Amino acid sequence: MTEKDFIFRNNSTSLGAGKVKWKAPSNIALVKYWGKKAGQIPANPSISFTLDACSTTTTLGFVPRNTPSDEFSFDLWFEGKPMEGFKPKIETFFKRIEPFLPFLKAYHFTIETSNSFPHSSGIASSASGFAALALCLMDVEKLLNAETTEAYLKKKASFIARLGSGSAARSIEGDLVHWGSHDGTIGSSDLFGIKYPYEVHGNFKNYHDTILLVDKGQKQVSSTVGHELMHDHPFAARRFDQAHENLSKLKSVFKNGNLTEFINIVESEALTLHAMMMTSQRYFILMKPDTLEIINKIWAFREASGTHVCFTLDAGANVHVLYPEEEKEEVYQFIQNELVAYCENGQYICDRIGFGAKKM
Ligand code: 2P0
Repeated sequence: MTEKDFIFRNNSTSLGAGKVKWKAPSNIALVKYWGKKAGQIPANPSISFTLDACSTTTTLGFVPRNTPSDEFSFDLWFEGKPMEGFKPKIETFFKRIEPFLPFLKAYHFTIETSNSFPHSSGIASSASGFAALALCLMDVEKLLNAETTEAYLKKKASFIARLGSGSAARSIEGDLVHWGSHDGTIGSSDLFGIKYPYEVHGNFKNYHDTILLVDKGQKQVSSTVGHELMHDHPFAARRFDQAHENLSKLKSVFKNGNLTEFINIVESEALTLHAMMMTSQRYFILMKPDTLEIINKIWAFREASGTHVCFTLDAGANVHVLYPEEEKEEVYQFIQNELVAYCENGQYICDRIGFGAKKM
């Protein structure tokens, strides 16, 4: 599919005022997206576990406007309060998506959004946030064009969400989502995320992700800046190739259920992401001392217990502790006993693999 396939054409139906509501999950990348080209095209493909508990719920109200206008018209509410600060981001998003949703200026929108996870927890809400808004907008498209299928709605929602935030393309479906062209993955595209199309071993069903909130402060470097640092990065070309290789290796791992190999790829991806930031100009260390303490504790416990607990990281200090359903009691006990002490105010979130966005 090309961009042209996502241009909305049938605008014959007129629509009165209404409201739609969607809940979209967050996701955690196993192979990381870090670096992009113009038009929100990823420099390398990525794959993620869709999460379950961490989500954004958005209600989109729409009212037809009486007079045509060159401006977008919308109000934004975050957790029950007006959110002026976030409006420029939405304005930019609307500009980017208008070629594909040409009805945007014909309505006044009221966007009401809330997150399931605590505000400023260091968990990025851009993935679930843009995914929920994209799904609401696609629901409006569906009301305007009754021929819109469920499959097209989801695919275009991922395409639209990507234009808000790259990782949001992976927050529509579950439970494993691949985004970005990759020779070994049939149907993969830079334009939207797809449900992972191959066999997945039972070991990966109901995988757990306990998110340890090590540093809830403002991010030191925004993702947008982080992605830019991959331009002219001395190791960029090799890193992008490595992501392709890791996705090919993961394909075998997902099939045969080899957790040792899974851990090897996932932890290496996390550390490579951080290594990229440590070796860029400017350079950043996004881990905190407690991030390293946790990683060392995980390694020691894994060695001693023979379990398959491992970690991954986002572009920040929080640690995602990943473990299979079969080992949940033992690993959860370990987290309680040894890791929670490193969390800011003892805060952590118990999440697990989820099955994608839901219409409310
Ligand atoms: C990922 N991250 O694959 C990587 C790993 C963070 C670390 O995608 O500029 O918010 O909005 O496209 O998607 C975070 O970056 O960046 C991200 P934009 P995004 O999940």
